[in-house]
Order: sequence, then C-alpha cells, then structure tokens
Amino acid sequence: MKIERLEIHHIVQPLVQPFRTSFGTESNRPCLLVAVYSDGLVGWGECPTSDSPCYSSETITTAWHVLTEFLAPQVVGQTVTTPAEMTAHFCHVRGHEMAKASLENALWDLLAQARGVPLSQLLGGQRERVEVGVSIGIQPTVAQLLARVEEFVTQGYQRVKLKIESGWEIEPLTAVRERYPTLKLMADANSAFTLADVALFKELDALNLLMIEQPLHYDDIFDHAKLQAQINTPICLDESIHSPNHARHAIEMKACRIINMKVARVGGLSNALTIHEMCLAAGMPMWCGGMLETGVGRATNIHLATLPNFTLPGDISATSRYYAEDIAEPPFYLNTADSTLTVPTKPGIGVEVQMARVQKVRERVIIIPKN
Ligand code: OSB
Ligand code: MG
Repeated sequence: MKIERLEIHHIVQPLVQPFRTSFGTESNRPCLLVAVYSDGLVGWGECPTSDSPCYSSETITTAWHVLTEFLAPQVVGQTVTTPAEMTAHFCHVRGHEMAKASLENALWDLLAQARGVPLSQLLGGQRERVEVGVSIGIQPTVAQLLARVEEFVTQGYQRVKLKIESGWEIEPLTAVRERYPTLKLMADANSAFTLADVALFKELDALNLLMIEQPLHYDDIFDHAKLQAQINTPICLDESIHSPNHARHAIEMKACRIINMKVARVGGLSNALTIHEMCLAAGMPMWCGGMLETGVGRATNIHLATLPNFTLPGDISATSRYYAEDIAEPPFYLNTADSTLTVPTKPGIGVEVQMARVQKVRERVIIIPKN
C-alpha cells in the first residue's frame, strides 16, 4: 500500500473527573491522533502522552517534533505491505516510543482494513470480549475513595486499581479491602517509593492484592528484583519496560511476576507482539494498561488484549469513565455481567473517528506532504 498522506491532529478533551497520580493531576487530556491515508482508506493511531514529561520523558511537544521532523517524512510516499516494513523505516530513531507507536499503530489499522479483517485477527488474538477493570486516582479522603469504589463496583467493574503515593497507601487500601473482602484489588505507585520502604510493602502483603504496580524508580529493574525477593505480593512493571530487551531483563532478573503492556510505551504493536511471545514462553502473565486514551487508542488496546497471554483484567474502561463525548464512535460500554468490553468486529480498529468532533477539540493539525 502506498502511503499517500499523513495527518497529525493535536486534540485536548476534558476528563469527566480529574485524575490524580503520584506525579500530578490531569483534568484535560491531550493526545496526538495520527491518520494515514492510502487507496481511499484511512488508518488511525494515538499518541497518548501528556503536556509534561512526568509519566514518561515524552510530551505532546516532543512527539509532535519527532513525528513531523523524523518519522512522517520516512513513511510518506513509501509502499508497505507488512508491519515489519513499516517499523524498518524508523528503527534509526532512538527512544520516542509513544511517537513511533502512534504512527505504527495507524499503519496496522490501515493494513487490517485493507485485508478486511479486525485488527485482533491480524495480531493473532482470539477473544470476542476482554476482561477489564478501572484505575482510580488518589482521592482527598478515604470516605471519598470508598464512594468512588462503590460507584464503579455498582457499575459492574470487578477489578479495581488504586493509585498510591507516600502517605496514601496502607489506610486507603485497608479501607477498601475491609469493605470488599473478595474484590480483585491492586495498587499502582507510579514509582513513588524506594527500597527503604520494604517494611511498608511487607505490610501490604496482608491485603491479598492482585499485584503492586511500579513501586520503585521509573527506570529501575535491578532494585525491583531485590524488592520482589522480599515480598509475597507480585510486582508488576509498567514505567520500567520500554522495549523487548527490558522485558527480557525483568524476566531473567525476576524483577516482577507480571507485566503491564502499554503498546504506546513499548513503541508500537510490533514490539508489543515480541514482548507478548517472550512473556508467554517465560510463564509471565500480562495485562493491557491504559493511558486515558480516546476511542482510537482504546480500540487498539482492546484488540491487543485479545492475545492469549493477556490473562489479567486490563485498564481499559468504558468510554464514559473518561469522556462525556469522545471523538470516536461507537463508545465502549461495560458488559456488567462479566466486567468485559466487546471487541469491535469491523475491519481495522473498528471505530469511526468523528471529524466534526475532532475539529471542536483540536489545537493544531499538520498535513504531510503539504500539497
Ligand atoms: O500508570 O497506569 C498508569 C494513566 C495515565 C498515565 C499512567 C497510568 C494511567 C492509569 C490509567 O493508570 C489507566 C486508564 O487508562 O484507565
Ligand atoms: Mg501504571
């Protein structure tokens, strides 16, 4: 397929609730949407980064820079027939995984549409529904947290992840565990702790958590191995894994027992598939993480989560949990009986981007080539 044209849309959508983590609060969520045009088809991919380099070193501005100056010019005018051919065009750019992922994932969508199959099928996935949970930000009080948890459990979410930070760990987690003794409950620290906090993690062992996500430094693997050896709760790595090589190191060092797979964080679907195979072979379960994506990124995530080694519920909640009106249709609804989302069956990612809505929330757009 000849890549005729690319568009990069920078949009900002208000979140239905502000989202607070150990690195800050977000009320308006930006992202870049990449559209790739070929033969009357258009493929979409999302770059789900933020305005500030706090979760990862990439920002909207760096992703815009790398996409427009380095990645897009490599791809426009090229003919690609396989995913490997796509990634070959930008393997010389180091880092900038989220920028790369947005373009690569748009090309995967295009390829799946050209073959007339849903993306899940092109990736080798098998499920028709994927199990999901909800990620709850840090709340002002434990009472407010319990109210939020109740709201989501009532909606049908069967797995709840609580964001934690220093001073907001034992008390909120214990309160939720006491109220919901059998709920699938887990914590995400977003790197808020150090090895000096081992005693705290030993205390958390009593709460029967599914896992604790990214307790230590964002670029660490070694210290996580030391922590995992001292606690019973499985550690799950998020921020530390940016490549198949990192995943291999984590497996070999026993730095975690679970991996959070975010396709944007590892540079796109090709790397996601490589890590998936590696984890399957090593007996390391995984789940699909989220980055407060629009319907575009959420659809990509859902297709990826149909692969066999995604054996734990993902951070892929219903559209209404994030946005009052999203830029893609149809919205995703929670199947309340089994805490799942239904995998789209149309070719590609299977959602339609609503251009009128994109224009309403758009900050800027670039079309490559200009004419
Ligand atoms: O650490 O998993 C994280 C959102 C933005 C940045 C980092 C993270 C998150 C979440 C939200 O936990 C998951 C979601 O999209 O529902
Ligand atoms: Mg996380």
